[in-house]
Amino acid sequence: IRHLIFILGDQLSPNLASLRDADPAQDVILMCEVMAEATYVRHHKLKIAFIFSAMRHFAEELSERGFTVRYCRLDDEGNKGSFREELRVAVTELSPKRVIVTEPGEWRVLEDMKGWRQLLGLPVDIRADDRFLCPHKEFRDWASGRKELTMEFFYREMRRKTGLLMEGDHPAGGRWNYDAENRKPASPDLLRPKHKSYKPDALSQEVIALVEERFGDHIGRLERFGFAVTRAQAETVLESFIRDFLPQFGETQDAMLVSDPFLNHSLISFYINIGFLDPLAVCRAVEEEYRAGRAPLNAVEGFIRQIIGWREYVRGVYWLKMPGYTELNFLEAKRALPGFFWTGETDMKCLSTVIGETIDHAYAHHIQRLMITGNFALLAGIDPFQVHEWYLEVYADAYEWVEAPNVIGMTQFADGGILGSKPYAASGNYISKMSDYCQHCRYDVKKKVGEGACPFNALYWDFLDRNGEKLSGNRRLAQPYATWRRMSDEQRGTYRKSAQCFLKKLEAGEKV
Ligand code: FAD
Ligand code: DLZ
Ligand code: SF4
Repeated sequence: IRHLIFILGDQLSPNLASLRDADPAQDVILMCEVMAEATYVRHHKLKIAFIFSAMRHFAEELSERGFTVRYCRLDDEGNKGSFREELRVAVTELSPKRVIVTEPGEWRVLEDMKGWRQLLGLPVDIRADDRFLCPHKEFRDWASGRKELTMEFFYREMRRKTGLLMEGDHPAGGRWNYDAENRKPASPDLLRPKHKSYKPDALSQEVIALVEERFGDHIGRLERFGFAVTRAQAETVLESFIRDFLPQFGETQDAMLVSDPFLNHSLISFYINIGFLDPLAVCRAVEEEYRAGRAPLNAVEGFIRQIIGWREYVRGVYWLKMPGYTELNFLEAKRALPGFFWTGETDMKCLSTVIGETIDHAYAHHIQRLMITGNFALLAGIDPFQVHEWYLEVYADAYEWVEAPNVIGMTQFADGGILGSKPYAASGNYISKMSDYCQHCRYDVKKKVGEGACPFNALYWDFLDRNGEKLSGNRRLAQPYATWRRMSDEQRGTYRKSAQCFLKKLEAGEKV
């Protein structure tokens, strides 16, 4: 054969760089389910089942297009357990002239890949992944010489580059960013349409049984498996988002409700990240809704910014700063991740809700990840590497290139401000404003200290106090530090004591 084309689990795009010149008559495609990828962190059961099922469906599609696909199932006898070993066996058996791959999303896999030429004694072409809008060099050029890597400025470059929501040289509507209109709370709405989900077909059922058998002790439940597992299904998810949820996407973007895990979010990160949906095509379809007058600008702009702004930007930061980025710990936080992150068993209703939904769906929306679990870990001084591994394990859309900058940078401020100019720290007041969690909680969000007080309140001030040396010079924290300094010694003392008391219980593994 001519080429052996190796496709990874998050490269399920027919227009992938390594497939573009593929010839069914001369080339063979290799895909493999391997233990090393399923266990380098202990992924959520739903995440493994989703990826394996999507891979199997994609392999079927390629076969239908006439390709020869060598597909290694996890339970095949003699499965070698890792990318390099499966590849080595395939090369020995098929004797290709060349191996073709698309660069992987994670640094650790690229490092491995760089050794494949020597391992195999064959040329290995590693092609750039042009499913992203911003190539590595373009991001490096944009970043070089800048003191601060401000996302907003990067985003404007991407708007100009793609022409999305542009009127000539100007942003549609006259402003680049409509976030100020996107910070409203929400009320329960029984009439809100249901998000599209799919009953597992035969292939998915097989995979679900396999995952239960092999990964039974990983976090998560498989009962609610409802993912799209083909490109066509993912397209339908996108269409139903555009029709049913996009117009309200903006106004409820930051809202949280006990009885509504998905609100008006799109639930498409799984499919973009795995390759079923093309980010630019998604944005063009969403822009069209604005142009046709079917969705307001604040919703459309907010959505497009997440994809051509944040998504591209975090990938840029990841490749700029790796290796080493995941080990950063600017605030020197050392506490172990509390056990309730694995069970949801805590009296704090905000955390029990978000973690419970995470266990059920391998999903939480952005503001839950940022302001509930992320905020809590930040305030409680949890070791950021443990927080990073938790997020990488529990979300079905998590790959290190997108997860690590969001966790290490955005939520834990462990990169000292490469990604965000201040830590996203907030007390119970923010959570109470943006959600209905506090109405269902045993703790009192209005109570600042002592028995029954919302733990986020004392933790917030203790966090600022504890990290004063590193953070009090931050311009964007000037106001809270001024408030802290204006308090009496006694008041500050009670906050410290209350926080210490809570953290002691946490460390002792007592129910909090
Ligand atoms: P929507 O709210 O509908 O947003 C639309 C799309 O915008 C998403 O599908 C996603 O592609 C993109 N997007 C939005 N915010 C971000 C962001 N901050 N970074 C990158 N893309 C973004 N996203 C992941 O895809 N994988 C992760 O592992 C991941 N980990 C996160 C960890 C933390 C601590 C935080 C704060 C955010 C994380 N995000 C991650 C970003 C965001 O939370 C998810 O993309 C989003 O919740 C996915 O749900 P959705 O498709 O319904 O998103
Ligand atoms: C996440 C994941 C899992 C759980 N399993 C596999 C697998 O068995 N085979 C595979 O090709 N890819 C898998 N993946 C996705 C890879 O981890 C991902 O391609 C790399 O991390 C690079 O982003
Ligand atoms: Fe969370 Fe505090 Fe509100 Fe309870 S009172 S839900 S702990 S913010």
